Amino acid sequence: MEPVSNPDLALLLATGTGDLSACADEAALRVWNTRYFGEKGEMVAAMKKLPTLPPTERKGYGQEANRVKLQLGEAYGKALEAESEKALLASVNATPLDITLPGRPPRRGNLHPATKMMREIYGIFADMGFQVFRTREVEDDETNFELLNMPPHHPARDMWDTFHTTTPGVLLRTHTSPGQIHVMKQFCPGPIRAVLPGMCYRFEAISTRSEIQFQQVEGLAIGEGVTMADLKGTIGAFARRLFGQERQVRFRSSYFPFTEPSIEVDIDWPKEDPNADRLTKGTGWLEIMGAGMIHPTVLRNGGYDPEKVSGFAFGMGPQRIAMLRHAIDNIRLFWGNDLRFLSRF
Ligand code: FA5
Repeated sequence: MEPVSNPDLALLLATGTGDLSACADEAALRVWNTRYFGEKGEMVAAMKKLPTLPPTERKGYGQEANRVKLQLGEAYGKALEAESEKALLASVNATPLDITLPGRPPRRGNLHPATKMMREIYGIFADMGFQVFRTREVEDDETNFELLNMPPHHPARDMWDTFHTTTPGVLLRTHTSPGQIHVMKQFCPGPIRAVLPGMCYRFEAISTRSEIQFQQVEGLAIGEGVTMADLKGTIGAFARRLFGQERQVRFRSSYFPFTEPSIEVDIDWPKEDPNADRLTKGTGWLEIMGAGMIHPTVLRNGGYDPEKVSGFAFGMGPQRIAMLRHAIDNIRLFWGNDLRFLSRF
C-alpha cells in the first residue's frame, strides 16, 4: 500500500498499529476496536475533519483516510483471529484429550412395527413367486372406482368414502385395488404374480380398529387357467406361514364389485388366548382379508381377454394383522409416534 503522507493520518496509523500490538487478550482487542472504530472513535473523528479542509486537500485526505481505515481494520481482524486460535490452543492444553477413552456407542433404533409386518408379508409372498410393486397413493376417481366396476352412484362406493383434492376427480385412494389396473396395463398380455403394498385413506370415524390412514397389501395373480383353488391354496399357505401351521382357514362368500365370486377369509383364533372372545366376537373366527376371482369387466379394463385368462386378487390390512400378532388393542398407536410403543418391537 502507498505510504500515508498526511502527518495526522500517519500518526493515527502508527499509534493504532502500536496500540493493537500491545493488546494482550481478546477483551483488550475489543476495547481497542471501540477506541478506533466506535461511534466516537479516532477513525470517525479523522473522517469528520474532511469538510473543514480546503477543497483542494479534501480528495487526497479522503483517499488516505480510507487507506488508514482499511489497514487498521485488517490488522484488527488478523489480531482477533490469532487471539481466538491462541485461546483454543490454551483450552486444549489445559484439558488434554484422553484418546484411550472409549467412544459413546450410537443409540440403535429399530424398524417401525408396520414396516416389520410389511417385510414379513413380502417375504412370504416372495417365496411363492410374487413380486412387490408400488403404485400411487393419489388416484383418479376412474381408477379407484370406475375401472374397478364401480360406476358413479354405485352403492358400494358408500363403503369407501375418501378425501378429495381440490382438483375434481383426484382423490386419495381408499384401497390398493386401483393398483391392479396399473399393474395390468403395464404387463398385459403377460402373466402377473404381484403384491401391491401401500397407504390407503378413508373418511371414516376413527376407532380402536379403524384409522383414516392405514396400509393394505393387495395381491394379484393373472394367467391362463388360474382358479379359485389357486386362490385358496395361496391364502391358506400364507395364513399358516404367518399365524402357525395348525391354524384353520375359513372362506366365506362375500361381495366386492371387482371380484366374482368374492370371499372373505377368516382364521380360527386359539381359545386359550384370553382375548379370543373379544377378538372373534365369540365366534372363534377372525377376518383377515377380502378376496375373489377378478371380475371379467376389471380384466377387460386392464387390457386382458377374460375368455383367455383368469385371475385372483386379495386385499388385507397389515395393521389389523399386527394387532392380532402382538395383542395391540388400539390402531391409533401405529401413527402416534410414541416411542414407548415403537421401541417395544
Ligand atoms: C377392500 O379394501 C378391498 N379392496 C379388498 C379386496 C381386494 C377384495 C381384492 C377383493 C379383491 P376392505 O374395505 O374390506 O376391502 O378392506 C380390506 C382390509 O383393509 C380390511 O380387512 C382391514 O384389514 C383393512 N382396513 C379397512 N379399513 C380399515 C381402516 N379404517 N383402518 C385399518 N384397516 C382397515
